[in-house]
Amino acid sequence: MFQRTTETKESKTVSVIIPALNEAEAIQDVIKSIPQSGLAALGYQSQILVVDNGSTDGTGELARQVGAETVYEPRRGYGRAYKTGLARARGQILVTCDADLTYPTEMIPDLVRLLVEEDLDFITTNRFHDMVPGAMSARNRVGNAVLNLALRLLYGIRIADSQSGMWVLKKELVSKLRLISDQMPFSEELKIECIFYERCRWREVPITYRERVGPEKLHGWRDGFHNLIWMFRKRFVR
Ligand SMILES: Nc1nc2c(ncn2[C@@H]2O[C@H](COP(=O)(O)OP(=O)(O)OP(=O)(O)O)[C@@H](O)[C@H]2O)c(=O)[nH]1
Ligand SMILES: [Mg+2]
Repeated sequence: MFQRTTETKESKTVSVIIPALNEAEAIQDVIKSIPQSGLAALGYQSQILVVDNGSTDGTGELARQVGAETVYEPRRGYGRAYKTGLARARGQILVTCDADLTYPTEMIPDLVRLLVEEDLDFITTNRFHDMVPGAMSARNRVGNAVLNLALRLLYGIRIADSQSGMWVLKKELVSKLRLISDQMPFSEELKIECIFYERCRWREVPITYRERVGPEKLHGWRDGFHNLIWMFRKRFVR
């Protein structure tokens, strides 16, 4: 089981990790929307880390122009991008979000405060609490519900949004996790590893979710089916 340590006061940093594949339309607004002053008020420096996942539309350069640290990862894949980002994060607390303006970056300071005040190790978020109409297709809602059910039956994890990509976690937890997937199942793998295998202190927190800016990267049915098979497989072969 994961052993927690007491946080020190000095040089506290929150790393916001943003995987980005051809997100030129949104990336600068995502970075500018991160409330660095709100984090500073809590005593945290910010590291904004964009993982440019082989973009061909200048996403990485655009991110750099507005002050983000950019790491280039030519091996495509959502999970691959995250693994590279996690290895480069300096913060004791890590926050994640997409590069498409869907997630409420304005909530980051509140989420960080919640993690610290409740002495949690991991927060996952529930986008269904306050979802702008049209932000998620009917297909993705159905897919999400099926994957939620599978997560409950296979792992006993009861969450409302198994596919949310906004998390807050302690960096010290990451080295304990066996993160294998380089693709979309990474999102549920992280939750399964934190909750089922590490039995860390966690909560699912309601958030706002907005319509995407820029073209969708998700391949709905294909990615959903892949996630389902992958979840079964992991239960028996870790
Ligand atoms: N799908 C996908 N996303 C990637 C990849 N590498 C980085 N990303 C980024 O990971 C984030 C998640 O991808 P999205 O296409 O937003 O997937 P989603 O949020 O499930 O679905 P929509 O936002 O509805 O399209 C985005 O910021 C992508 O730019 C990759 O290889 N595939
Ligand atoms: Mg997205």
